[in-house]
Amino acid sequence: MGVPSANPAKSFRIALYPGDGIGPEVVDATLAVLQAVEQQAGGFRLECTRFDWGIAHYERHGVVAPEDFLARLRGFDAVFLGAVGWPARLPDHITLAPLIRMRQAFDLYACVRPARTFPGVAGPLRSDQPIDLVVVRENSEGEYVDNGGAFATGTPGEIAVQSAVHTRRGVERIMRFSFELARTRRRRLTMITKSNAQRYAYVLWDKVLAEMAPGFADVAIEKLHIDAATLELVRRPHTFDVVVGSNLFGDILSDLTGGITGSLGLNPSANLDPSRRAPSLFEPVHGSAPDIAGQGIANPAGAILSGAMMLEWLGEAVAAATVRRAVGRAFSDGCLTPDIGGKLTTTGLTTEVIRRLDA
Ligand code: GGG
Repeated sequence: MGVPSANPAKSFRIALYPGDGIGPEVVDATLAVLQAVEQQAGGFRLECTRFDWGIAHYERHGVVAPEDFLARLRGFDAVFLGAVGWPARLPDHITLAPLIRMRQAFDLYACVRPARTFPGVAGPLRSDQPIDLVVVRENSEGEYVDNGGAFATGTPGEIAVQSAVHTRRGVERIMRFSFELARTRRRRLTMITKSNAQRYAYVLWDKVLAEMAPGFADVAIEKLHIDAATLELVRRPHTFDVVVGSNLFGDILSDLTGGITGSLGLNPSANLDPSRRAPSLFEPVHGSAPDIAGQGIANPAGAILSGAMMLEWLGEAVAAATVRRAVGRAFSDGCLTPDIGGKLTTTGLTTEVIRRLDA
């Protein structure tokens, strides 16, 4: 029997769900970076278990993930997901279902989606003022609750009803999370609703914001309807700090914030259970991009930066900062994939990031 080390490395159990399309490519890239930083930093170990769920699993077994997939994941310290979906092979609502179920069953109510510009990566906007914002997406209820029904299916009078569910508890906790996040940043919070037209759900959001604001008097607040928000995020993106919205609005806005910062391929995300009772889930914001799957040209930065968010959540803040710095340095040295105007492959950018971990 070996002698136990006086200072054993902390060990974290990570479930990998690479998924479909470019998912496995960006997960492999992230794993390479995480393993390199783990070796370099010392003091922690990532024990990764891979679950090959998704379309290939469906084609073999008739289900995207096994029935007990939540039970299998629950004991892990974190889940790392690549991307899901390949609509030409299977309708998207089937491949997305396990992701939505994880968020709801594990109560991962805070989806944190930072978007920033990087020196060396050109964005599509004329202004060169840096963008540095975080979209906080309510992740457990709202428009993504599986609540509705279909009638007269297949007839000309077909009816589909889908109801959104917004609870006071759900709105209060995401608002508090966002206020507290704003306090760690530039102390600005923008709440996105459509309360002029949706006069029950989003009026509740308005009420909660008004009730909570006096307790966070040091945070400047702004309210925008979703339509105005899409305009203002293009016109004056540098003025936004923390942007909070419902499940659907957060999903939509985080694609927009990917676009205005240069590429959706750059943006990481964390689906957090702030109570830490269940494993939190980390994933790039982008989807499976079937059009470029298998070509080795996907931008791995969003996934690698999601890996950094995971390290930070696990308490490895120094390693997380090392990864973020290496990605920024690779970009400013001109190491770019095709989506951001370069020629590097997924592996090429990954190698350049790893090279800069100790810079
Ligand atoms: N990287 C995760 C992914 O594949 N996202 C695709 C998608 O459509 N997600 C919808 C959602 O985040 O709710």
